[in-house]
Amino acid sequence: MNRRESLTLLAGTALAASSTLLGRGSALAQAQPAPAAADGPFKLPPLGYAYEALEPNIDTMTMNIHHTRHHQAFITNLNQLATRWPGLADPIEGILSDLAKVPEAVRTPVRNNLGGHFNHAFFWDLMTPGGAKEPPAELKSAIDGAFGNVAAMTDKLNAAGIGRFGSGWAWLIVTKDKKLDVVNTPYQDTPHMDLGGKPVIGVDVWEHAYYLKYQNRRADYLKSWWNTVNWDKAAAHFRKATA
Ligand code: MN3
Repeated sequence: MNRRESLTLLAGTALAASSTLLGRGSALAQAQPAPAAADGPFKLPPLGYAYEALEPNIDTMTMNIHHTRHHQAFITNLNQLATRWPGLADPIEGILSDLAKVPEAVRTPVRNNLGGHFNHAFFWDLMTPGGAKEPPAELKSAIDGAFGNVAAMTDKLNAAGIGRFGSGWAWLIVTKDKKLDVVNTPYQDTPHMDLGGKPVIGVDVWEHAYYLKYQNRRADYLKSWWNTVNWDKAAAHFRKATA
């Protein structure tokens, strides 16, 4: 190979590398999650759609990093924790609902990582490209009864998200006494933990969920986020929580 050929080859390699890393429809956009660093009972659940599917409401790179790195980190940590506490094999929502039963030596990492895993799996599943614009009748009438109308509920949930200082989640939940309520939780806490509630809708308000596209504008992210909601899934969560 002469010098000109090798330079051409190098340039081609650099171009291929940059088109792999950048751009819609690129390998980054379509990449499947990397295999877990540590094998074990916990696996990163696949999204039910492509990383670019929620554009323009949530951008491709945010979805990719959020799923393959942030969520994967909880999975990796849980597989390590599972070697220290066999109770992690129990149903997830049961553990989250009664953290006092988790041995103290692992309680905080279980709270953070099992909470993080539950919250993110719930979040991915609750979003869809091109979903219905409003809830099915049964959930809609429950929301109307509790908040007046759907717009009043979304306003209240957005305010709960904006009002969460630092990092956390905003939720529509079914409370212990089977009523709809809007709350927020810090860090990766779930509605089961201190509230004894069951989630119907949940939105991640950590900066990593929106910063690349919205920077500090959490309110703009929350407003757009409603375009991604899978109302049929929300209705299924509501039915299960009120059964
Ligand atoms: Mn997150």
